Amino acid sequence: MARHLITSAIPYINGIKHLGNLVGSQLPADLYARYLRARGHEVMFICATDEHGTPAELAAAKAGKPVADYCAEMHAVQKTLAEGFRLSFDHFGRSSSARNHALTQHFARRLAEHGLIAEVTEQQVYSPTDGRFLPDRYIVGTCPACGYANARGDQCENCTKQLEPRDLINPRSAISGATDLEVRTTRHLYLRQSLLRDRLRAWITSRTDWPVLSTSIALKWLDDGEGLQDRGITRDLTWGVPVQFPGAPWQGMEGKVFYVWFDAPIEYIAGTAEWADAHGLPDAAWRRWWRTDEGANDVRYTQFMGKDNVPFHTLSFPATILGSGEPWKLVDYIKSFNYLNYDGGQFSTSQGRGVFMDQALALLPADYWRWWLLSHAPETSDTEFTWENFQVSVNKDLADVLGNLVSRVTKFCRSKFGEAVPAGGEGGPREAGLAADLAARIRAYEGHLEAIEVRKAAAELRAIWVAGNEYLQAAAPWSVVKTDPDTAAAQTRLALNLIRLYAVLSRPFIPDAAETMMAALGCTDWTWPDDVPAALAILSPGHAFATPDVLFRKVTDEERADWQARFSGTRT
Ligand code: B3M
Ligand code: ZN
Repeated sequence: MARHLITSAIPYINGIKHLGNLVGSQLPADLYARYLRARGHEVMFICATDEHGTPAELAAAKAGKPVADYCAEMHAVQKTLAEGFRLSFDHFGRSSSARNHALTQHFARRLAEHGLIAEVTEQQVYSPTDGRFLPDRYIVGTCPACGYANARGDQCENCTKQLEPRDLINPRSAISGATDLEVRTTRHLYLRQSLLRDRLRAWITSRTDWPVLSTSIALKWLDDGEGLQDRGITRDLTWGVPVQFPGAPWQGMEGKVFYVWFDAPIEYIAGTAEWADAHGLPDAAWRRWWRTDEGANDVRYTQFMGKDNVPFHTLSFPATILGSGEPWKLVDYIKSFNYLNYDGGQFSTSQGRGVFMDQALALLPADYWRWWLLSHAPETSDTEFTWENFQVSVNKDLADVLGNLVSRVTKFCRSKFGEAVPAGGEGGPREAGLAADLAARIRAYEGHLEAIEVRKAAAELRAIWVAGNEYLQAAAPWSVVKTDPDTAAAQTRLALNLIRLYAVLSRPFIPDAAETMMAALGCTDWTWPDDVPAALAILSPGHAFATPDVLFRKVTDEERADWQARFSGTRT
């Protein structure tokens, strides 16, 4: 048994997330957490809402609410939706928590003590029309690196380059659209991450097992033309973690807050502290996950995120950790994702384009979405959600293959032997062959999940379901029963045990269906099938079961057309 710390990128508070966001971090992180728990490992799975910075302020202003109220409401909404999708966080925290305020200020002070903070008097873009400075997302313009016309002041979402507002070509205010922008003098703290460049490179190049997507983005910005730039980590905003605090090693920073990307990753740590607080546990309970001097040396830490978040997790956040000079846990493995597109274009929160988490759950239960999203996760390239593809996946994989097996076996047994596992007969070469095939496939499935190869794991699970169907088709107990009821009983007994096996194996992907299957079997034994023949004999003769309702229903052509039309525009 090992200890696994898992974090998902923390979603911005500015509205309900779409399915592209979900599959880019939270959902695959949940798959991994569920798998590791099923294997008996100790898991700490943390997520939170990212509540600071311009995304929060802009969204609150649009909603006409005080930003603190807006964040509290949206946190509750996102938490409910996460539960709806069965995301099994140990804690879903808030980056605006007191824990995160304290830790963020702690890290900033430590960085200053190590000479890694510079006070810089600089020119910032100011909008007279809006009466304020325009940091980060308050300003949009053309990306100087790739020419994308709607780059934001902190990062180009097209090429992932981290930007400063002054880098943008043809800048305009995101609030008013004003272009009569001025440059005014203000003072900010900079993280001197260029001083950590060699340590960061050594660390990144030592991570030889990372997916290419993670390392290539990191090295691209580490070795980019001008190299790793020092970055401002404070902003002229009111909502956030105050820069001026008692004991701060600087003066005159009243009215400023830390940059959202400085405090957001620290929330992974703070969220774990919030978890301990919520359970009335002492600090040691969360520190054993994070401090290598307090037990975290044997923790394996895996982060999940979309590709646009990679620079912050491979450069800025590790710079904070390394620069603190304290033994905080660094990430061991970064699993990053490309983008999921929507029906010929992009999912877009700002434009309300695509299917959002609340809308998805109003159409179908979580498992339908979980299965499609995970089996089509954008791992090696961007992928696309289409309604046709969704319909095919649900109807074939879930309804025809898995659902059909469950209902066929239970109904057949009920009609011929009653609602209990039948006794008599014994397996032959066909049954032994099935067990051997399944054993090989299950070992492959484990390997894919351990490597977080999400699509490969889904494909193997589907193959495991198919193997059961093929067995049943070939064994044909419904014919055999006419001449050889004992053999049919043995086949049916095996098939009922297959349902249990499938519940255990499928649970990380489709937890509700897995529980429905297990409940129907009247079984609570979720033991992982290390020994497949033994796993196929757990339900013994006489064990009562109940024939379940339809496990997965099909998506009709009418529904598909209706949903396609309904979600073709933008959300109002
Ligand atoms: N909130 C961006 C995003 O939601 C940002 C991630 C923070 S992870 C520390 O994609
Ligand atoms: Zn760009």
